[in-house]
Amino acid sequence: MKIFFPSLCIAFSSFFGASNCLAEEESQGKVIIYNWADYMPDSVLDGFTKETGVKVEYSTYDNNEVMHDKLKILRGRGYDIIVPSTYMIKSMAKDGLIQKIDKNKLKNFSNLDPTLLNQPYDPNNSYSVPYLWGSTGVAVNQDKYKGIQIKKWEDLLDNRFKNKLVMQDDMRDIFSVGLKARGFSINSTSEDEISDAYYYLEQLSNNIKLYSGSPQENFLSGSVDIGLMWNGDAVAAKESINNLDYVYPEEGVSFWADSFAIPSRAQNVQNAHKFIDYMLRPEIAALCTESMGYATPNLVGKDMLPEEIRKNEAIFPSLEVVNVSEFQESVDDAYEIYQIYWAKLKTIKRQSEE
Ligand code: N2P
Repeated sequence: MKIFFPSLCIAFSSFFGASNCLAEEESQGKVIIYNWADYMPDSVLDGFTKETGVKVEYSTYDNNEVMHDKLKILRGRGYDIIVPSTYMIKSMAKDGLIQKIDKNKLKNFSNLDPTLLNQPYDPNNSYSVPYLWGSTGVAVNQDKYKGIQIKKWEDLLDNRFKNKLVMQDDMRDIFSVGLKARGFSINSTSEDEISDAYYYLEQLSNNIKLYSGSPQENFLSGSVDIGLMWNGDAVAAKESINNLDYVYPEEGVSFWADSFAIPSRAQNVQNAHKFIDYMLRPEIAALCTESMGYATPNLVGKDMLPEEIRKNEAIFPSLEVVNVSEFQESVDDAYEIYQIYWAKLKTIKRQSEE
């Protein structure tokens, strides 16, 4: 269930039309992609196969930890492309689960925004190539909560929301809420701060109805009307729920960037590079933002977007929001502390369900 604006789709289909003849020539092997759910238009995958003859095998996950654990069990085998977020890239590279990317094979790499490259989690982008970036904010169906304004993270503690909130099933996202509510960095490595954030989240548990892999579906089915959401999911849900607001609480939100990476023992490394380079084309990057509702790091692609998309602050946040928000970074060894508190939090939820 994703948005489509006609402008690029037309350009896109004529673009494929021209290359169809190359397409069906012969199979050039395959590329096995493991990506976040609802994160890539089918037309883009089909277009890649039509143009290159490379078949795409595609499956999805709901959070970094699920993907990481699977790759660890498979010891870097089984997939040719994965899409980890910032902090996960650093840890997967350290554990030898992903391999270096040959940027000589990526002629479209220069289309990327330099401010999103060469980050501490992957200096020189040795292991990763940004795909999309976004934020985790609060979605509110104003038809059900008329006049309710969520201004601060603390506002979610209101009794009116008892057992009403959907929360993204994502450890770093959830702790970012607690950390921001308490005035700390979302990348804190201090146990005191993380436990302080935990106490906020423990209080919030009374209001949490569920942790979900797809809050978008929960909103669309009408089972929830308020909760934590990734911006693109909120933009897509708004297509069906007109009065769905996507709010950035004033303390700021967490930003994340998800990047293509190649597992260490991928079988189709050439095709993986071919796929990444295809995704870096401006028209493909623009199409992904148009249909997924997340921001593209592809500057040339961004320029191709219609003004209403470039100006949509749910997709490209205002400077005011940017100034108080932070990109997720690696928390190194403190990751374990988060995992301990995360498990505790999930236990509270389970107990309240019994
Ligand atoms: C879309 C996936 C968003 C990725 N469902 C969050 N890092």
